[in-house]
Amino acid sequence: MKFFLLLSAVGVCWAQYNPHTRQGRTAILHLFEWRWADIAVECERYLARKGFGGVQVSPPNENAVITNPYRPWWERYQPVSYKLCTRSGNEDEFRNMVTRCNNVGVRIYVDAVINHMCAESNAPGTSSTCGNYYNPQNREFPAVPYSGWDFNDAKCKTGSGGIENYNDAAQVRDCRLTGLLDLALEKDYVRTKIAEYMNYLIDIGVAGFRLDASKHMWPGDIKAILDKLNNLNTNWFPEGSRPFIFQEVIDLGGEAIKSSEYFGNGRVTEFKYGAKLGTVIRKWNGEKMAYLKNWGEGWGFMPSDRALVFVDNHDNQRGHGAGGASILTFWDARMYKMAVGFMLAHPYGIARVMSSYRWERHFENGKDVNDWIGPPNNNGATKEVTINPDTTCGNDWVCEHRWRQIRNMVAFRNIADGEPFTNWWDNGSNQVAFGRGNKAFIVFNNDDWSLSLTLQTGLPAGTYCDVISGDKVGGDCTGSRVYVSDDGTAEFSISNTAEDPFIAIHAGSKL
Ligand code: AAO
Repeated sequence: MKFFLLLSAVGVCWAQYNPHTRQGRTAILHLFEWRWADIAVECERYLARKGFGGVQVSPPNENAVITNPYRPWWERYQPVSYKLCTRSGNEDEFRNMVTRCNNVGVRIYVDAVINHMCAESNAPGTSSTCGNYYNPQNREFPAVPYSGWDFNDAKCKTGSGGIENYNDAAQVRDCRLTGLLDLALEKDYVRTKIAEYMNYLIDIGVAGFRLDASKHMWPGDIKAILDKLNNLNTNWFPEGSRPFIFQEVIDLGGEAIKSSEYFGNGRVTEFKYGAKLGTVIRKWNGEKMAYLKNWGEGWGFMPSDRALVFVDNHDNQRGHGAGGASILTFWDARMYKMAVGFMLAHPYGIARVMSSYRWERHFENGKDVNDWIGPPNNNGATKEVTINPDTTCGNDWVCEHRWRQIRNMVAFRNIADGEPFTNWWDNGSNQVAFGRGNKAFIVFNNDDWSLSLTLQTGLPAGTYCDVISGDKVGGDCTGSRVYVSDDGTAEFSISNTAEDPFIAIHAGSKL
C-alpha cells in the first residue's frame, strides 16, 4: 500500500515534466509567428512523417495592435484579452489546427502570456486583434474583465513602477517588465481568469504551455494557477494526464532569481545551453568541442529532467532577452547546423528546434535596429508558408526544421531515445565523436584541419547512410556511406572545408 502510494505520487508529480509526445517522437518545434492554417497542414504533410513530437505556437490570445513601429512581432506579448484571435488566425482555425495536429500525433503547446497585459503607454481604444476596447491608463480590460484592482501598482516598490534592478527578486516579480501592466497573481480572481483561459485551451486539446516571463511571477502564484488546471483532453491523451509546463526563466547566473525555484511547477528553459554552445562552436574564449565531453549538468546546467533546451529562441536570435552575441542562428547556417546537430544528438534535456522567418537586418553600433520586424506580411496580414519544389519554404519563411541536416537529426534523436551517451572520442581540440548505445553515432570536425581516422561506433556491422550529407531513399543513399566492421569500428574522413563538417549514422539509416 505504502509502495503504491509512493508510486502514484511520483506519477502525479512527474506529469508536468512530460511533453506527452507520441511514443518514439522526442524533439519539439517552435513555429514562430506561423498561421494556424499553415501549422495544421505542416503537421499533416511534414511533421508527423518526420517524427516531430509537438509544436510551440505563438500566443493565440488577443493582443494590442501596434502601429509604431508597424506590426512588430512583439505586439503578441501585449495581451488585451483571452479571446482567441490574432494574426495567426481565429478560434475556428485554432481549433482546427489542434484537432488536425493531434490526429496525426503532433502536440500543440501554447505560449501563455499571463504575467501581464499590454503596455501602460498604449492609447485607449480598440486597436486590438479582436477589436475589443481597452484602456491601459485606467487598467480597463473589459473583455476579460480586469480592472485597477487586478494589477500590482500598489505592490511594486520602485520609483518608476518598473523593474530597475534584477538583483531584487521582489521588484522583478511585482513591478512592470518593460512597461507591461503587471497582473496581481496573488489574487484568486486573477488566477481564476488565467486558469479559465488555459482550461479553455486544454479542453480544445493543447498538450501544454510555455509560461512566458515566468521569472516575473512568484513560483507559488504559478503553482496556484497550475493547481486549477484540468487534465488533458481524453480524445487524445490518457485519463489523468497533466499539461506539460515549461517556464521561461532566464538564469545565466549572477541574479537574485534562480531557475531551481521553479522546478516544482514544471520544466524550465536552460538559457546557458545556447549561450555556451554558441561560444564553443564559434571557438570564442578558448572554448573547444573537446570540452563538451561532460556537457549538461557537468557544465553547471540544471538537471536534465527539468531542462528545456534550444540553440536560439525568438528573442535571442534578434538580440532580445539574453544570451548575447554568441547565440547561433540561421544567419550563421554552417555553425548553426553543427550546433543543432549536437543538441539533437546529445541526451540532455527536452530539445526545441527553432523555425524562423527572414527579416532585413540593419546594424547600427552593433545592434540590429530592425529587431522589431514582424512576420512576412501584406499590409499586416501574415503571409502563407509556401513550399518550394525542393521542399524548402518560400515567402521568407526560413523553415530550419526542413533543412535536411536538422530534419534528419530529429530522426536521429528519436532513434537514440533512452540510449546512453557512449564511445566519446576527441582530439583534445575541436574534433569529437560520440554514440548513443548501439543505435546512433556522430562525428564533428570543427578544427581548421581535416579529420581522418578509425573510430569505435558501437553500431552493428553494416553499411550506413550519412544523414547529414544525404538521405536514405529506399535501399539507397544520396549522401556518403559509412562502413561499420564486425568489431564496430568505422573509418571517417571529414574535410575542414566541407559545408557540413559532421557525419551522423543510426539504426534507421542502415542500408
Ligand atoms: C516592447 C518594446 C519595449 C517597450 C514595451 C512596452 O520593445 O521597448 O517598453 O514593448 O511598450 C517581447 C519583446 C519586448 C517587447 C515585449 C512587449 O522582447 O521588446 O517590449 O515583447 O511587446 C526579460 C524577461 C524575459 C523576456 C525578455 C525579453 O525576463 O521574460 O526580457 N522574454 C519574454 C518573451 C519576449 C517578450 C516578453 C517576455 C514579454 O520571450 O518575447 O518581450 O512578454 C536580463 C535578465 C532577463 C531579461 C533581459 C532583458 O538578461 O536576466 O530576465 O529578460 O535582461 O531585459 C546578459 C545577462 C542577462 C541579461 C542580458 C540582458 O546576457 O547575462 O541575464 O544580458 O541585459
